[in-house]
Amino acid sequence: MAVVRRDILRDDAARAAYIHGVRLLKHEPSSLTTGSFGIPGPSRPVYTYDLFVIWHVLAMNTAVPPGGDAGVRNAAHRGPVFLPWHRVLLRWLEAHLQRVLDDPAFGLPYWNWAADGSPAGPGGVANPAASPLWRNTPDGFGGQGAPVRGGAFAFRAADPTSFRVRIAANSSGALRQVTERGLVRRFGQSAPFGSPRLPRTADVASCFDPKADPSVTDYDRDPFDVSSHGLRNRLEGFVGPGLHNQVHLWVGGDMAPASSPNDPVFFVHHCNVDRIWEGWMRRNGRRYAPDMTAPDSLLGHRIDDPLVSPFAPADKPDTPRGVLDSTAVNSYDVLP
Ligand SMILES: [Cu+2]
Repeated sequence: MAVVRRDILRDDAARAAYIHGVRLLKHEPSSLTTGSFGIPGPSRPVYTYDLFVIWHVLAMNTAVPPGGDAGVRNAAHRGPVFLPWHRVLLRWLEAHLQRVLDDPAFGLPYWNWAADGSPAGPGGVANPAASPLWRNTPDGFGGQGAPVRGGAFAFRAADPTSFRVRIAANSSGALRQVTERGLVRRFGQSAPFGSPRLPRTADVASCFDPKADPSVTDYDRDPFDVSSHGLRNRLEGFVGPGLHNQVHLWVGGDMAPASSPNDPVFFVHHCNVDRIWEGWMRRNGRRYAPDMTAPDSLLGHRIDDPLVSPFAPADKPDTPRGVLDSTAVNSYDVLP
């Protein structure tokens, strides 16, 4: 039975279960240590939640092609694999949440940020900081702060069970250990990009409107990087209204660098990105590019290339093709 992924702004039970599961994974030691990943400093256990942080940073530091510039294209971003790679990440997180919650029916909720980014009515002004997502109650995400001091992920110096950032990426992207630090969010302040706003409903609709951009009926196009036209790059946000990127920038703080999975809002953000991709595939077919005739310089981004992961068995790797149709595993209550 496919689990159903629901709107975290409308479903209190899904939000509460997600928060509870994240806290369990945040305190569950994995079999790996910081030493296993060559992270400097004393070797400490890596908790299951933090494996996702490390996995994301390592993929973002892996240039494609090898020896190239990870800022041009890397193993998870700035190229066609962006959407399937993050779909795989979400699937593994969802599976671990189902396990620790002992609930095989649990579906990862999504954050429909365009609802929070859109004005409530004609002539109105959006007020995303007032979204119920950020409530300071034990079943809310807390708002902004350095560190965040309210909600389920608040930092309390005297309480070692309160939420801690343990692994981060420094400015060069290298992994490092941090101790005794809480989560940081700075809404709408990410300089030097001016004052970023959350995307609006009309921005999401542009992914499905060939009149706005005829290329959106294609999944991705040559040169398969940040200059490409097509659905992938419009949704990733390097062309068009800046969709996915804009959400990272608006939340700011720990959502900005390569270690952005440190903020639990990362996964509900990406679940919404995945939902928009699913809405696109329902309209345009489960199409992907490039296929295996693409040159080795795109290794890791072609349809049958294995995706490097700390979770999948080596003889059964995830691939873009393997996740194009996920309807047997999960579905969305509402597609855009
Ligand atoms: Cu990412």
